[in-house]
Amino acid sequence: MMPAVSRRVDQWAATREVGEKARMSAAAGRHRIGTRSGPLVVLAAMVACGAPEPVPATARAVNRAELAARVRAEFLHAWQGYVRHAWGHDELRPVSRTPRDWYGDGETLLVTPIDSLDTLLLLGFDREAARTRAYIAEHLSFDRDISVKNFEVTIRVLGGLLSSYQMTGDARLLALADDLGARLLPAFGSPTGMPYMFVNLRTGEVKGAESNPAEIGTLLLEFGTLAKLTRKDIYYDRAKRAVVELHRRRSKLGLVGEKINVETGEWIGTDSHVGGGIDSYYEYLLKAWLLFGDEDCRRMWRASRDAMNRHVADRRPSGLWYGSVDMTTGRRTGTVFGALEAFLPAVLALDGDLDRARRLEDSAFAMWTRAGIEPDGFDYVTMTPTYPSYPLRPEIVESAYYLHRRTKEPRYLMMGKRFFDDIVACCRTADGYTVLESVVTRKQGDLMPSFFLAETLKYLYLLFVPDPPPVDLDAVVFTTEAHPLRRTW
Ligand code: DMJ
Repeated sequence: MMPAVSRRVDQWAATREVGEKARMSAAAGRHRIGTRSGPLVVLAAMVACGAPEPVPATARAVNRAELAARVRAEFLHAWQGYVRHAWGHDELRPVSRTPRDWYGDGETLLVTPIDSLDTLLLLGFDREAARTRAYIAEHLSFDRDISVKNFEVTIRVLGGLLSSYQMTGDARLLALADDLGARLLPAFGSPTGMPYMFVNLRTGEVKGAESNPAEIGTLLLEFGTLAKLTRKDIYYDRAKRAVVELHRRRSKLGLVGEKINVETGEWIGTDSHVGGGIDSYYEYLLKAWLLFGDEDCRRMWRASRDAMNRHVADRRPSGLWYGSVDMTTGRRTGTVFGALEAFLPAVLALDGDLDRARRLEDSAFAMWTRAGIEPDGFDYVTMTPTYPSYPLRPEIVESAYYLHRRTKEPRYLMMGKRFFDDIVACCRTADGYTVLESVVTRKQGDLMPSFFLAETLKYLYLLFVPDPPPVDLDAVVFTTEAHPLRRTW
């Protein structure tokens, strides 16, 4: 039998597969431009996958009610697979039909149930939601000797508890969120106030001084909401200080890098882009302003947005893209976009920049159709995947949802239908949905990440469901994990 410690390390390696991993692998793809054999092999395989398709330009009849019903049925299929083979655990491995716990066998934080609960509620699965809520309330304890990733646990578990509390009024969910928040707080104890990556839920011991803007700056919606609901300002103040300290260290061009030491405040990775490791830092500046009316966040968002649009955006004959540049000089360092970067049209649309949002979503759609489904990394100069996995990500769908809500243009429904059909065709299994190891070979992996239920299927449903929607985009702010938060204070 594996000793407890190494088992934990092993499980941690597996956890990184989903969250940080996918971000980092996409980042690795960013630097894999121009390898000799890669693009040629990929290109040959892509020809076999079919030619790129144009963005649908005109309105075509899309039966929204029928599509929403299909998404709902597929959500139930995925959920039932989890219940059958992984109930009470963090995630489902749908091919081997086995459970997966992020921090060691049995050390579950109930990631999938918590992450999925508000989707169950929004889609009207009331019986399943009631059972899940009761199970969480009765079985979940955060008094565990495990070192957890502050960012992932915040966006999936804390965020899920808070939105479900707001939707149900179940005080047990808020009590759990408060307990978790208190256990995560030691992460902010670095000399700069920027959080360490890991914190032990029982002892408060921290580790991981090398962090990145996304992990430092994607905490304020959850901690801020917790502060407002519990009237404990410390949650807001700690998460806000972290983001202010990060923003303060931006370059003269107004850009942030992709890696920073939270003890010294020194940048150790100076590539600036909108992908994994940075992406949701931008998203939360805007959304914290919208949710809390925090004027500092508005100023930080506007300064960051302008710098990003000036230096990181890359206009090419193939369309508008965002690649990477050196944060200090602005020199272009890479021409890779990818599945994570596809969050940006949603944020631009939310900010009212529909022109840029439309153009970027068109580029993202071209990336999707080029290989037949979306790769995690894509070189927009050679138009080939640099990192070929598809881990069931939501971002491109989320952007179609925001653009459709704002413009009412049917082309976003057509795009959504294409995303949905491809996901069903490539990722469906008898017991749920699974990641693709390669969009080129279509080889399936063995994992259903919780964000597939929390985000991908939720945004598909919200995109298609006829008006009035079960949640109004103007009444809530969706977290980066698609948990709807309402201002009730
Ligand atoms: C989710 O956990 C969140 O959307 C996060 O901000 C980025 N990565 C995944 C989905 O791709």
